[in-house]
Amino acid sequence: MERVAIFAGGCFWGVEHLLRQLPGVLMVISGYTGGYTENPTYEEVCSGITGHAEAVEVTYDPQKISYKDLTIRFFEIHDPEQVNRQGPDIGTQYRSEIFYLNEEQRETALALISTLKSKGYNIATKVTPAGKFYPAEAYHQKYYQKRGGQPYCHFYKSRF
Ligand code: MHO
Repeated sequence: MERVAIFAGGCFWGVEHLLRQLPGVLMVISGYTGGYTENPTYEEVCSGITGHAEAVEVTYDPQKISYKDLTIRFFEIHDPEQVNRQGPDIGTQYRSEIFYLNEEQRETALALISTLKSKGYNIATKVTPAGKFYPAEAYHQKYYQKRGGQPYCHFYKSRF
């Protein structure tokens, strides 16, 4: 049975690209969540006034990858110490946030954050109940796959 996870870690082009490469990940959709308005557009989210974060909705096969391992990868492909920013992208829409869909996801996310804190990381990642996820405009989906090139805001770094 497929499961879903939602993460925000800066520009969704890079998060989407890097999470899609993981075995067990079936689908990744770039979108917006965590704000106050319905059906936000990219321009609105960029303005910062809607409160949404750029986020990805990951569909995965829990027999091939656990939520924990997926979340570990999320922490290792963005910098969870940056506040309302990811590399060159600045603004609340680029915040680090985990939107959990059930209690087990919440506990897993919090446990990983305390592990990272015990290693000395000053974690900015928020852990919030998931609300509605709005898929982004078509040209934002599979952005690097369509354009070529590699993410310039996101890099893998081992943190666990
Ligand atoms: N650095 C990128 C961010 C794009 S992203 C989808 C840009 O300025 O275009 O927010």
